[in-house]
This record gives sequence, C-alpha cells and structure tokens, in this order.
Amino acid sequence: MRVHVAIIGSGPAGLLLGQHLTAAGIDNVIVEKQSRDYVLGRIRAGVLEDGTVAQLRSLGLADRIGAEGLIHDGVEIASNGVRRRLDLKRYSGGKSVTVYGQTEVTRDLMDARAKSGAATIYEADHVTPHDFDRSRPRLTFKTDGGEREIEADFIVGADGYHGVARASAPAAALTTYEKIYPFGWLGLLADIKPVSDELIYVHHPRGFALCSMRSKTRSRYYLQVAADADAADWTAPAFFEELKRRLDPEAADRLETGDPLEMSVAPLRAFVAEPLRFGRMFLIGDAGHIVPPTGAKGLNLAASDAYYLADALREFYGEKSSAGLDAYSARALARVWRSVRFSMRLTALTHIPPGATPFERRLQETELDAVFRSDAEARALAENYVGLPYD
Ligand code: FAS
Ligand code: PHB
Repeated sequence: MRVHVAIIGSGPAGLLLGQHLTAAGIDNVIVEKQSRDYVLGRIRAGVLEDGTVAQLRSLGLADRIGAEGLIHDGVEIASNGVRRRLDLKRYSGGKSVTVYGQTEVTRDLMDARAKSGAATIYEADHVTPHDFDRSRPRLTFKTDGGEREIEADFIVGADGYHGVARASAPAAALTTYEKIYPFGWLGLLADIKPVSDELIYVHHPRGFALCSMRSKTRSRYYLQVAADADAADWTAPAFFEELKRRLDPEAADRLETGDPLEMSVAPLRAFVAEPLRFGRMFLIGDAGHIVPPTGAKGLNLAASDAYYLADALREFYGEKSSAGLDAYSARALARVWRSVRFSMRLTALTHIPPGATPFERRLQETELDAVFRSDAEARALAENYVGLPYD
C-alpha cells in the first residue's frame, strides 16, 4: 500500500489531521492499535476552544456540536468559600468555549472518515515507523491478516504520550521537558444534573475540585487526589461526600448524586518534546506534549497541531513548497508552550500540593481574588482559557 501520509493513532489529533488531508485530496491512512470501540470508550476532555470548533465547522462537522454542544460564556471560580463568575465573553473580546465531550468529537470524526472512504486500520500490532530520515518512509505492523507494510511520503505520530513515534525518534535529536505533579485527578462521570450551568473550579484547603459536564443531564466531576491514588479505593458516595466538603454550601446543598458510569485517576504532568519533526516524521497532539488538564488544553492543542500540519501539507502538495513543513515544529511549539504556561499557572493557583503552607494557600487565594479585582488579570485568564489565536 502507498499513500501520501501515514498517520499513527486514531485519537482526535490523527482523525482531525486525516479529515483535513482527505478534504484537500491528500490520500492518507490511519493505523490504530486499539479497536474503534476502545478508542470511543476512553473518557477524556470536555471543553473545546473556539479554534477547535471552527476547525470542526470548516470540515462540515458543525451539525451535532451545534445541536448538542453547550456554549459557555463564563466559568465560576470558588476560593475561600466564595464562588465568583469570570465573564469569559466580556474579557476575551467576545469569545466563548463549547462543552462537548472528546468522545463525541472522536465519534463525529470517525463517522465523517468512514463516510469519506478514507482508510483506518484498527487493532494493528507492533506498528513501527521506518526510514523516516530518508525519502521513502515506511510503516510496518501486524493485523489478523499478517504482516503489513505501508509506504508513504510522510509519517505522522498522532499516537499519544505512550506511542511509538516519539519513541522511534533518534535520541540525539530529541529534547524533552517534563514536570510531574505530586497529585492526580480522580474523575467521575454520571448521568446526574450538573451542579451549575457553567463549570466551577474550586480552590479548597482539602484540594482542588472541578465541576464540569457533558450535557445538561450528564456531569463530569474531578477531585485532586494523591498521585498514587487508586479509583478502586473510592466509592461514589465517598466521592460525592468529599466533593460536597470542597464546594460552597449552596452548591453542596444542590449537588445531585448517582451511580457512576466511570471513575478513573489521571496523573498530572507537563511534558514537551522538541522538535516535533524528525525528517519525514512529524508529531502532533499528546505524542509531542502533555499539559495538566486544569486549563482544558490537551485536546485543543492536538487540534491546533493538526491544523498547522495540515496547512503545511496542503502547501507541500499544492505549491510544491516545503516552507510550511520546515516551519511546522516551531509554529506548533510556540502555541504549545503558551498553553503549557497557562495550564501550569492555573494548576499552581488552584491545587494544594503536599506540604503547602498556610502562607502559600493565602497567597493562592489572593492571586485568585486578583482575577476579580483587576480587568487585566481577568483578561489574561479569559484570553487563555477560551484559546489563544492560531498564529
Ligand atoms: P490520544 O492519546 O487521544 O490518541 C492517541 C491514539 O493513538 C490512541 O487511540 C491510541 O490507542 C493510539 N496509539 C497509541 N500507541 C499506538 C501505537 N503504537 N500504534 C498505533 N496506535 C497507537 N485533556 C483535556 O483538555 N481535558 C481533560 O479533562 C483531559 N483528561 C484526560 C484524561 C486522561 C486519562 C488522559 C490520558 C488525557 C486527558 N486529557 C484531557 C488529554 C487528552 O484529551 C488528550 O489531550 C487528547 O486525547 C490528545 O489527543 P491525541 O493527541 O489524539 O492523543
Ligand atoms: C472536562 O469536562 O473533562 C474538563 C473540563 C475543564 C477542564 C478539564 C476537564 O479544565
């Protein structure tokens, strides 16, 4: 099999890139190690920047997100028992975010891909990129049908943090930057009415909490827990009891509880690999970077990477110019680092690390209070939260 672009990974990054390439007539194949249902079964992000929604709209995927996505013009931040609303629309110059689960984004992209006839090979084992430092890169892998090989002009690693693409890059050419947090997030998904119409970010001496949602009848809640916490050690009643202790009394009183559809612990880390290109192999999404989920940036960075690389590949095949490909890594990393900065700052402001002193907690409260006293502080948070422009 020979294609222009071979993409490893059928997550949001790979699927979004694949959709852009197919729309531009650039033939591509996605090779995914899991099954379609397994990929759809992963519960992850929930908030989309307007740039991500604009991409989906440009690809003809506006219908369901338009009908089911929830436009949020603000978020609430609770600290020291006081819950206050940050008007995102006002302080970002008119922008909003859309609450629409990553699972639904992935489903919409998978359905569009199937309709386009572009190939996705699921349950591929031992996917291995070869010769991406030469002019004829190859992917080899195994499926039930035996050993397979795909020749391509380019290979794209959209295979997430634990994927094979970055691991195949020459060590001498790769620099990584990492911060591992001493805490994680215990997430709970349940078909219960969300405690508030908008998201609530909670700074509390017992730890951070986040009240999010997937729809008006499906809630997604998170608690900061120890880095080595095990979801199996938590019951839903214990989760809700702890969440109530961290919420203000009014929200705690109206918190609905119910049986969880899913409970899991996600570790928190910040990670960036540089560069995002190795000859004819490119990295997009979590394959190249991880942000702490506090700022809701992970999925949205996967989207901006896909946008930048699709732009460069259209230029390569359309105008026979490699300028965009040569600029891709620096262009994508500039936005990645700005999102890392925001996500780490919001994490530092709202989470209570082990050993935090009362002085440090009072300073966090003062920092959060500044957001509601200074238009400049409010603008800085709002502009980052809704999503920085695609340069
Ligand atoms: P993904 O990891 O989504 O997709 C990579 C794909 O590659 C997967 O389907 C995988 O099976 C496949 N793959 C891996 N290795 C392969 C191989 N060797 N061969 C073939 N295929 C291979 N972000 C937020 O904004 N908010 C959140 O609340 C949030 N919560 C998260 C919770 C968890 C547990 C995790 C892990 C991440 C979370 N994220 C969150 C970040 C998440 O949404 C990612 O940013 C997003 O999935 C990135 O998409 P991709 O880059 O496509 O990577
Ligand atoms: C989510 O709904 O999963 C979510 C929302 C906002 C965040 C992180 C996660 O900052």
